[in-house]
Amino acid sequence: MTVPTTAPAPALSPADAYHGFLDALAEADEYAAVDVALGLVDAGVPAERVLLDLVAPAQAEVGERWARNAWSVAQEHAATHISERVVAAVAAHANPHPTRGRIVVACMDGEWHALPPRLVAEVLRLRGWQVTFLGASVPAAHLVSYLHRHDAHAVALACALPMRLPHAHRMVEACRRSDVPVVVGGRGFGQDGRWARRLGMAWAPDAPAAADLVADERALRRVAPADVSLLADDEYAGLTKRRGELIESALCALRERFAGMRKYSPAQLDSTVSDLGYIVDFLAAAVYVDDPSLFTEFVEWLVGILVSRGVPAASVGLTLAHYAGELRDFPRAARFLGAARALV
Ligand code: B12
Repeated sequence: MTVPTTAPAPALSPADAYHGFLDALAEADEYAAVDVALGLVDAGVPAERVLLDLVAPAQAEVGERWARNAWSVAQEHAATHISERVVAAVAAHANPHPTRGRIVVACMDGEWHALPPRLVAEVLRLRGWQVTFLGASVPAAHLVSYLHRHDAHAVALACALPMRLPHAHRMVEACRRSDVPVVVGGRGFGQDGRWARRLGMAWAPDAPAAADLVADERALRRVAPADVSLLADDEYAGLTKRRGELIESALCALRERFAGMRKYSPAQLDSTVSDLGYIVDFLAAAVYVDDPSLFTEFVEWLVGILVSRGVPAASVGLTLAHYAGELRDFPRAARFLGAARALV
């Protein structure tokens, strides 16, 4: 009789279960979603693969459906809540016991995308680390005081929106002053992590890479220092100082130009003000890392979102032109606005 040297391949894979899982999210059927995920674990699929090959891609698809306006915000929220329950169920089912040091996992201040770092936290736990998950929007000062009271091997910080990069930079610097190494991740650092590198941070594309990096402390601490020479020209500080005034004047310009805006409901006005603010914040973040593509990618995304909701792309063009007029003394911001206007 021959003894098998490797475990047999499971009869089911996350790819087989994907459509059923997505249907359960669409129906807001949390029991069915949990059954699909635990069914895979029972069939021998490692818990880590269930989290990364089933829950993560399904959540990304949820985002695409929201972006196309195929799903309402309520549908997206319901699906996200179910994914959180599924992650908890899979984690409780596996229930690993820690054999390694403590990793603190947290979101940047103002960052509410807690599910992606939760997946990272569970993968680290499955690999034997003792994980403390601090969740969404952790203020830098509170994170640092937590690190002073609890001995941590490393911190994993998440950022989903590039406009939060200046906060991310300050937060990573604060952790380093406490001599705790940091790994960062999430869509906010750019697909290839280029903005993390620009700011001198150790970046991981996904949870397994983050687990490899925290296991190699020398690699984690060996990062090229940030190139912050461009911050010295004060454009970023000037933009954040003028944020309120820029939004207000852009709103007036839009009101003058688009008669339809006079009939806007308070909720529509609110989201217009938010969008005007996002434009300034993404522009400021692009100036901070000195990369126009951060801003142009955002403008392309914003136009797609607005057009799918019946708002004319011209409103974005008009706002960019307005900001360009106001920011004539900000050479880099003006150049980035010019590049984005060419796209719109
Ligand atoms: C759920 C969700 C929300 C929920 C979050 C709830 C929660 N508990 O997480 C809520 C409703 C709060 C939300 C709010 C917003 N959201 Co949202 N959201 C999403 C959504 C649909 C899913 C996020 C997710 O879980 N993805 C699945 C994960 C697994 O994928 P991932 O992020 O790529 O993660 C992988 C890697 O990046 C990496 N990774 C991720 N984090 C980390 C961390 C570390 C330390 C490491 C090492 C690695 C790592 O590992 C992961 C797995 O391998 C995404 C769509 C999407 N495609 O992701 C939009 C999305 C991120 N949101 C978006 C936006 C715009 C917003 C809002 C601004 C919307 C609004 N107008 O209010 C707000 C901003 C709130 C804020 N200030 O943070 C946009 C961002 C677009 C852009 N240009 O930047 C997206 C992409 C939607 C879209 N298609 O347009 N959102």
